[in-house]
Amino acid sequence: MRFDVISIFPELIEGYFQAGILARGRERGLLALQVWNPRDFSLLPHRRVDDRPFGGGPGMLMQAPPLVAAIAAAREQNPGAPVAYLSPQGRPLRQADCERFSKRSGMILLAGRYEGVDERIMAAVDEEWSLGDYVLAGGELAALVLMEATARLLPGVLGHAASAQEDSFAAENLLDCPHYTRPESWQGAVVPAVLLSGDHARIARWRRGQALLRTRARRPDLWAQRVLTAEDVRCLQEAESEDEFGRV
Ligand code: 9WO
Repeated sequence: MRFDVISIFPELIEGYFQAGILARGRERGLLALQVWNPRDFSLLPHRRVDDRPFGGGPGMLMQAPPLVAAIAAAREQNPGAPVAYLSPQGRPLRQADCERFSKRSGMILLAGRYEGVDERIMAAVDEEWSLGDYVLAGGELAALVLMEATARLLPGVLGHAASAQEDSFAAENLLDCPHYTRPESWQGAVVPAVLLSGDHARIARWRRGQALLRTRARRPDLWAQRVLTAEDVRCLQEAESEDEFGRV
């Protein structure tokens, strides 16, 4: 999969690709990245890309011409790739969206800066995504989040196959269950006995029950969408009847 990112801070994007799964995906030839700096497409003195808003108001806007020229250059190298703009006005990004992105051959991501971009760039944009209802200083972090969430779904990018359980919880809009590793007892806090039982069917039911309990308690929005299966009801009832260590 090929990502092209339009950003006046290419070093922020390149820097994050220097470690972790994005670096590994690139080394393995599963991911490609090119960053385009709109300043390289500016026809103004001092490679200027911003100006004051018509109608007045605080701050500066990114001008359309250098941004749209950078998008056109990226499109030539990444044919068929949708152009996505990251902004708080976009559609809320979800795991299911990243699953769809991971089946694309490429994406072009536009990271804005300043107080916004000239609205006329939207003619060159295919989709607009938001990570949540807060304002950042620019779209770079959001572009990195989208790329990491998508890249980890590409076959071969993760070191070991992602746990089937985590992926199934994510695909179902369930929160993850609690996890434990050694030491078995630490400062008086012990690991739930069920996880040490070796009974894999019981462990799977416990994990599912915990995921359901957590989702109900913490994410009423996800819970309201949920259609409980008979197995869900069983796991949930077991979880409700136990204490946090799996004791009845
Ligand atoms: C700045 C600003 C200042 C005063 C009042 C309102 C304001 N809005 C903005 C603003 O939206 N600035 C953006 C900065 C311009 C586009 C790129 N920037 C951005 C993207 N900030 N936050 C995001 C973002 C992207 C995806 N998901 C969440 C936030």
